[in-house]
Amino acid sequence: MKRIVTIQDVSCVGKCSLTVALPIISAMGVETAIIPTAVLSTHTMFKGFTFDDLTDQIRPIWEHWLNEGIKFDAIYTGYLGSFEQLNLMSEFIDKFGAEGALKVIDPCMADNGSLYPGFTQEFALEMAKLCSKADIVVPNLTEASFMLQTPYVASGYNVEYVKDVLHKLAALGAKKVVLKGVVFDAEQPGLSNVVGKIGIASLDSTTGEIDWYFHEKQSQSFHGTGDIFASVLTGAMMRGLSLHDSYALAGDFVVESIKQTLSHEPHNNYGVDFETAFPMLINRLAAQAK
Ligand code: PXL
Repeated sequence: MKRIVTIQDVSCVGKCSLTVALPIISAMGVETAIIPTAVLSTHTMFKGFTFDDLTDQIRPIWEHWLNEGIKFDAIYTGYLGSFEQLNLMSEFIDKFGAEGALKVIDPCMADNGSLYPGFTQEFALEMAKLCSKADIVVPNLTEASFMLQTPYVASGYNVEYVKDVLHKLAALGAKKVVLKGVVFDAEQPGLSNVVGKIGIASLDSTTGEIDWYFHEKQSQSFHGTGDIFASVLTGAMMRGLSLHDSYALAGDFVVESIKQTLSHEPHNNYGVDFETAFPMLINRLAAQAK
């Protein structure tokens, strides 16, 4: 069985970060070790959340693992809360990623044109440096614009714009870029039937290949779906799916989770009901995994 380590916060209520990564990646048949970077009562979209920083635990945890000879097939980092944590992750990747572990970095810090509370442009530039160490980075268009220091374009862009963003992200140094949340207002040359959908664009910087996957756009968006996406992508890569099949499964699982949420009344408005979408994930994985 493959073993991964994921490093992000515990938001005790909120259905994001470790409370989605752990169940999802485990359910995909992959051992999931964790380093919790902080404990919050909820994610930061709630008012009045508590926050206990666990930065001082990160190095002692990994030093114990080094003594025990523990190794990982993948390293997946998500929400990181400080410059110090970014530096620690850079060191962690050097130590635990040297023997070929897949490095997935989700530069989780922004959406819909704005940074999440507590983040700054300066932090985004440091996150961009960490992304240079990744095999796969999975930003949304907002995170891309902060890391590239380019204006956020909410709509009306074309395929050439997205390709340009992909190339600029790849120039940060990551081997593969998976860009989320691409929405075209008009049909685009070389792509078919994209209007009204939401998509993922990828660039493999080693081959120069650009690839796409468009799926249904839901009427409502929810918190934590980026974490679900990155978790499924990491789990699927570990189960032997191609990058394209991994992000297609991740996108479809997010859609199914949103549909489940909307079908449950009353549903919460802070995260999605991925729990009842598991049958779809497991069935697709069983059909596609190596
Ligand atoms: O889903 C991303 C995320 C993770 N962790 C915390 C957050 C957020 C988004 O706001 O606040 C603590």
